[in-house]
Amino acid sequence: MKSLIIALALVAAIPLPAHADHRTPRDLRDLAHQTGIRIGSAVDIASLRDEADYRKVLNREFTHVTAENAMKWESVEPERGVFTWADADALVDNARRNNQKVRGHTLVWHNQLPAWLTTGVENGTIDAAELRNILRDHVTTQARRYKGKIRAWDVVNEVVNDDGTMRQSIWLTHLGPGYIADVFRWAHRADPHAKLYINDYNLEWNVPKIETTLSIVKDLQAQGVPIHGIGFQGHLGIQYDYPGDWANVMRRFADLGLEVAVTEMDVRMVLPVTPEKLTTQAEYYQRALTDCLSVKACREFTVWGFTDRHSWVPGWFEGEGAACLLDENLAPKPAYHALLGVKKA
Ligand code: 9MR
Repeated sequence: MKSLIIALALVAAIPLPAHADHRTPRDLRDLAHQTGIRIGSAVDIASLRDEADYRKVLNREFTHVTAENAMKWESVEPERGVFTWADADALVDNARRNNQKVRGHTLVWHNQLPAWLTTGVENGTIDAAELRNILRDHVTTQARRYKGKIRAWDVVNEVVNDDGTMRQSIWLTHLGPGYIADVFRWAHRADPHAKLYINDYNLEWNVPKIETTLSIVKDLQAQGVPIHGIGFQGHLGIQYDYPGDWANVMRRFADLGLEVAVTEMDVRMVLPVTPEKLTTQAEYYQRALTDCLSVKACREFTVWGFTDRHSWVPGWFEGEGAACLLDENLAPKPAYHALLGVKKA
């Protein structure tokens, strides 16, 4: 009897594990701790520097960050051999000070390449052999610079077209399909502990894209290439149906042994904003986080900007916007509260 009482007393003294914590979380950081996944945002570096209120919310709410543009090739090497790391460094330093992990975005993409590179390839002054060296140096230099400071890298971004064919980027056209295996190997050599991802949009629902991406992953794995994760960008719009099969798609990648992340979530709408549209948007965000939490391998849920003050959407889709969790004045929208209400399954 005595030992039973002691045992009960001990059990009572042990704090409950995070998943048994049923309080409504205070904020997204608290939600991240309760659910055990990382909750992140893309960061606009100018705002991080210049807007104290932006900085405060970013550092309070998020446990993970991604540079929206500061780590892209045109940002870090605008002239050949001239590296400008200041912005990327500032983001990494801010993250460290605020106990946030960092997703590196992105080592290889077809967009936001420096003009010296695209022009050189176009006019033939950079031939295929040189291009391969340039790519290897870029991947190695950048991954090595942030060695140990990046939890996960988007190694290749958007390499598949919507019809399931491979994107005819300068990389594929000049180097052939083997460049994908090469860049994963180079990145792994430069930073052996970083999780290496393939990242894409419309992967939440687009069947040809899903099938091709699955076969790329299997093919890389069969060659022993270090690939560890699949990134679903998650750029949704309420004028389209929610991608109801998303959790199953995540599971198909998880079944290959990959870690899963939602890397660029936002939910745009045709303006003007109405209360009904905000409610629908909240449901989309909530379903996306619920889908992620229903898949054990899903470890990160990152939004592509947290405030409508800074979002890529209005500049890209005419008449659309209001895609983020907080409004222009950093007031939480229904979507923010909806996320706080999501429970781990
Ligand atoms: O949000 C980014 C925007 O500021 C840039 O102008 C744009 C240039 O292509 O890239 C945006 O981010 C993209 C990301 O890097 C990759 N997936 C799609 C994102 C939205 O276009």
